[in-house]
Amino acid sequence: MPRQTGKRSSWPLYIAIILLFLAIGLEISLLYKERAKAVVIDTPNRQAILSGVSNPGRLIVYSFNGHGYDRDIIETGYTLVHTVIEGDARNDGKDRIYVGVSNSYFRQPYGCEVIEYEKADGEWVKSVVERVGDVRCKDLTIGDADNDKKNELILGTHGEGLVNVYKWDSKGNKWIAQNIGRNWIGKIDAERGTNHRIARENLTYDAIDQTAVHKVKVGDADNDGKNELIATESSSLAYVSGPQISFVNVYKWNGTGWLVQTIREDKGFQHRSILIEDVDEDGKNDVVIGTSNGKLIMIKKSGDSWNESLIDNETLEKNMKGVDYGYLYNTANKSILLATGFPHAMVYSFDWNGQAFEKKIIANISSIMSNVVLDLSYNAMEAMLGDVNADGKNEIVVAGFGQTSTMGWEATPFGFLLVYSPEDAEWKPVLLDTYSVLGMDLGNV
Ligand SMILES: [Ca+2]
Ligand SMILES: [Ca+2]
Ligand SMILES: [Ca+2]
Ligand SMILES: [Ca+2]
Repeated sequence: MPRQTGKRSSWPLYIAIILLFLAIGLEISLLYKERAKAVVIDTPNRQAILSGVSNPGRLIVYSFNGHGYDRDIIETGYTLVHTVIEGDARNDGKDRIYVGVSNSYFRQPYGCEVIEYEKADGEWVKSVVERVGDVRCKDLTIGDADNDKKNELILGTHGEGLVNVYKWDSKGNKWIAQNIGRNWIGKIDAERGTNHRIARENLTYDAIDQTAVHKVKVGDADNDGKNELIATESSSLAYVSGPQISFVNVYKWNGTGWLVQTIREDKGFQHRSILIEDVDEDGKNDVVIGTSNGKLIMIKKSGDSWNESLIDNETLEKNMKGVDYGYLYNTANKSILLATGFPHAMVYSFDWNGQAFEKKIIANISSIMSNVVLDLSYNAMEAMLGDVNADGKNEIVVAGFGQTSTMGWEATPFGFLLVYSPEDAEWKPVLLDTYSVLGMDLGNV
């Protein structure tokens, strides 16, 4: 009898098919897990903490080493580091660190600079983007502000109040600076017959101190599919002869020039932080503005007008300076993260429930810091979300400074850099340093 060789030889084929299905199943389940993880942690470029500290002005890079944080300290040679940002501003696929530095009114040389730091062969290589010359190079951001598919580096200053756009010219190997805003309050004063300029006798050197650009941010603020640049601009912080005036301005590149539109104006306080995100999850971006008088405002473009609503109104805290948006509680929904200032420096989250924002208290920084130094008011300057210890869960990183009534914000050497980790449904703080921090970013250097 012939043996049924055909039947016997098909067994390995069945096994191979079964193994193939198992492999595909495993692949799908791994893919699913990968995706599920990506929903919770969406911050792949936020592993290192980049802190700009003052008195003296240093850039400190903190990297997690498995149990603590290594510190890489870079001396800028200036008194103050106002702002820090990491990103691919040269559009060559490499992230570099940019800082705004100055001595403010304290000592010569007066006038601020924008400096680039690049890590090459383990060393920090410094180069100057621009010797700007205004009093303080207060805020930097990186984004495609003019929609040419390339990033720009954008600066806002205090003093004359410049809004500068820097494009890296790779052929000419140089930065090309374009000034798109200059002394907004000076323009308003000229139109309205007012005067918000600080008198010469109140300054240590001959500078224009009239406009403070607090923050600059790039995003699609009006949901036309193209980016705009938003700047919060006010009269100088030193102006005390009357109520300060403050504006939220949108700079839009129309192909030939920059058009400026004011989407919010107020007085008696400053508009400060800016977030351009879809925080109420209706599929359209919203502009969230934190103010120096305790408000968090949401502004939405509707037709030709900008409509606003209040997300939060603090009665005790004043300065809504640190805002971010991301996965805070390892759920599928993002939260607004807010860090406040004066007196306590509180950290809050706001979750959109479909109708309203639900507020949760995360931390009271002064209650932690009062064990370190007594009798100070605390001000958070930056708050960001990122998985800085690489455990698959986002930490909250908050930094700022403490001051007394006799010590101004520029003079203080004291402040905080705190990392809050989610543990057992609580946020556990670790105090990394007590330097005064004016600017911070999370990066991947
Ligand atoms: Ca661009
Ligand atoms: Ca737009
Ligand atoms: Ca929205
Ligand atoms: Ca983590």
